[in-house]
Amino acid sequence: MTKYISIFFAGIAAVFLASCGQGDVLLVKDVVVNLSPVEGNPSSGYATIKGGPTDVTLVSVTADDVMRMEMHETVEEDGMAKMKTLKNALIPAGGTVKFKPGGKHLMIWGVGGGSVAQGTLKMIFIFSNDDRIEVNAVIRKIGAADSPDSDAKKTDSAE
Ligand SMILES: [Cu+2]
Repeated sequence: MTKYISIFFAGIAAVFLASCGQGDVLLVKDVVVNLSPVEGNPSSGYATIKGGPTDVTLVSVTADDVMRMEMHETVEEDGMAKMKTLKNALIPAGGTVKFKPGGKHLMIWGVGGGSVAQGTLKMIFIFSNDDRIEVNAVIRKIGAADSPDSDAKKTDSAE
């Protein structure tokens, strides 16, 4: 259900932007937050960004209901994978830039309990051409689906 809502909002953003350009439309889709299973550890965020009619730069991603969010990039240095803060990301005209595991990604600290409960986090992607694209990222609780052992230990009664 929440996935459909998220796609719906991304669709609206695309329609608004389409009215002032033609052909390629700058849009943000498939935005997910992999919620850290460890309290205090950052969660990670991923997205697919499609370039519009001209080159733009993604300058910031913000969300009201988080403590902090940063753009990062995982790069290889001397055979070691390291994370670096990413100041901005070029989104070439008509191109596709993916924020994905092992590459560009979002690091998110302190996702609000309300967003976690509803399963979506409202985010705004801000670009150098002043486009602000609002999306509802789907929050995924990693480990919840593939660790039946820890699920079995979970008790519903207050003990
Ligand atoms: Cu990172």
